[in-house]
Amino acid sequence: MPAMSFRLRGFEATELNPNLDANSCEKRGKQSITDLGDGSEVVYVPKFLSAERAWDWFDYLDKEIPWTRPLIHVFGRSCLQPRDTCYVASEGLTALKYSGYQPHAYTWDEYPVLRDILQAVHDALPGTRFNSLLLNRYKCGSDYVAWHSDDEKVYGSTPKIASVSFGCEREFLLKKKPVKKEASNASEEQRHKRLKISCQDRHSFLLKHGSLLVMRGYTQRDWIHSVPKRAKSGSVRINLTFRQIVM
Ligand SMILES: O=C(O)CCC(=O)C(=O)O
Ligand SMILES: [Mn+2]
Repeated sequence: MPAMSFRLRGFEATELNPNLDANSCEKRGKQSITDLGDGSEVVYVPKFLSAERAWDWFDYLDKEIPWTRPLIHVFGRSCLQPRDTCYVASEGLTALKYSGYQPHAYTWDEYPVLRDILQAVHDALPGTRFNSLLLNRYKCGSDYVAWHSDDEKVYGSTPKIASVSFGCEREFLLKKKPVKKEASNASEEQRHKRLKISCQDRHSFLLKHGSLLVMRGYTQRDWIHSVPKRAKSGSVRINLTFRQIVM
């Protein structure tokens, strides 16, 4: 089977619940599924939430969440994380650690609205049971998240990560992880094939206010993602990524 048409079992379009009504969550319009190949996929739902509900939640998050801007350690150097952050997790889970930083885990009970947002995500993605949440606040266009993958062991080998965005639209980029250096005796045909593939190995999504983006399958193993700085100054954006800690 050619790589482009490969689909992981159970990851079909029908997995996203199409039948939600106004009582459980807003009716949502179109969704797109991007097959990244080799079992990695991204689902994007631009109108996951109504603009009104998304603004209500934006205001709550902006005001009530205890945002911090921690010192992190990357490539042997310390620097301030270029965005505000907060972490919420169910009790009894393995602690999260990234870039030499172990965030304090707040509980869902301390911020009940987060449970409502979690419920909306669970309703849209039947079968998911997210138990942790990383929140990011980008105060202006110069706040960003650098290229990385959320491939921490605690999430298992094929984590599903559901990302809900509020406020200022920002670009979300995906790029294939570099393949190991090819042997010098690779044929001309192999090099040509690789070059052709690498041209297709970038994707970009404009993450709208009230949108949902889901990364699944092998996306964290094979791809990296980022939210780059914006040339225009931009206003506040808040992003919530729901994850399941499995070990
Ligand atoms: O802000 C976003 O859209 C992505 C955030 C992200 O990748 C992360 O927190 O790991
Ligand atoms: Mn990430």
